[in-house]
Amino acid sequence: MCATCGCDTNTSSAIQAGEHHHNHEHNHLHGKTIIDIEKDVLYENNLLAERNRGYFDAKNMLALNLVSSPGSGKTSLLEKTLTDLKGQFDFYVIEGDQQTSRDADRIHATGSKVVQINTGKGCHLDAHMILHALQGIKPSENSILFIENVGNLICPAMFDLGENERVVIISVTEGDDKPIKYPDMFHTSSLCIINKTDLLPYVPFSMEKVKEYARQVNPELKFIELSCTSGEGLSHWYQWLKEKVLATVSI
Ligand SMILES: Nc1nc2c(ncn2[C@@H]2O[C@H](COP(=O)(O)OP(=O)(O)OP(=O)(O)O)[C@@H](O)[C@H]2O)c(=O)[nH]1
Ligand SMILES: [Mg+2]
Repeated sequence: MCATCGCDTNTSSAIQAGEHHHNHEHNHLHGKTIIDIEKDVLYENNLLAERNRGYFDAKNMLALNLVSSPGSGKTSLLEKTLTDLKGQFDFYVIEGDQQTSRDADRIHATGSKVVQINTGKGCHLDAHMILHALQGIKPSENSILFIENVGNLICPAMFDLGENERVVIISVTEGDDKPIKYPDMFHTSSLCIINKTDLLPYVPFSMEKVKEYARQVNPELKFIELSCTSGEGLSHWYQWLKEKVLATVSI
């Protein structure tokens, strides 16, 4: 259960089962209260996201929010990127995980500046957490900030962090139907990275189908196919990144 966004299973099942129409005062009030809290949480989050956006603008930064299901390769992609593009840009990383500093340790090993956020019972990062992390990490002007969100294809879609771009990563082992099963995440992203292409010979995954499904929920979505393990396709990601830097950051 998520402690902050109201997405816990009890809430969902109560709403799906239509318990707010049930002639029982407690359930009725209970359901109504939960919906109000969710509205308030998102309203406050959106205000703080605007504040973060202003901070990124003022510092002439590019901030990217990396979202995906657990294990699709977010940290692997960052490790590669920070190593291969070392010296070309000033990088900062905010790591979001429910527990441990394992991902931050991996990023630290590349020599980049990183801060870990543990969300505990929460299933996503929110704008307030990013605000605090920025006060700690103090990114320099003209830098690139990567925010690795908690591995979860649902809740992080609701929470604007103030980022310039949201990048959704899907790996070929997850199945090609994910965009229509979890449409919000693909709808709110501008780039979809399809990772682990080295495993394509071993899994039933159609590149055409995943793109077709993703375009159904977001016709504007761009795609990059790559493998963090073999390195194939990484140059396209670096090219995309450089174009975004040129468009956003004037170094
Ligand atoms: N075969 C293959 N494995 C990969 C590739 N990229 C990542 N992996 C493996 O996938 C696993 C998960 O990778 P991570 O980078 O930790 O994934 P993540 O999205 O950061 O995971 P969470 O932070 O837990 O959500 C690791 O065992 C990686 O070595 C790839 O391109 N090909
Ligand atoms: Mg990770």
